[in-house]
Amino acid sequence: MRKSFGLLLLALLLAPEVWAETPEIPLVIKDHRFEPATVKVPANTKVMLVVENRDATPEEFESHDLHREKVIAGGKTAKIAVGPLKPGTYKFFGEFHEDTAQGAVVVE
Ligand SMILES: [Cu+2]
Repeated sequence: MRKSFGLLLLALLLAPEVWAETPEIPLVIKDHRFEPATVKVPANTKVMLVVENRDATPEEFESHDLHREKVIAGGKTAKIAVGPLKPGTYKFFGEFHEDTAQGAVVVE
């Protein structure tokens, strides 16, 4: 019984979907700024930006470089899939507070 349970666990751990899970990159919006302002992600890999808006006001995550645009209500979290990307710097900003909310995804 114990042995088959162990084998089941092993099978689950080795299941392709577990290994293929998209890495999540946390980002926080606070005082209309991104924290961190720069995130590093591996090249040629799909990643999930998990953007938590800790401000009371909505913000729009926008990136021309990444072709992404998403409004995140105050106190909410949004997931934004990006990549796979070639090495380089991909800028993003908060469209509602563009003067302060600036950031970049650095792919290397
Ligand atoms: Cu926009």
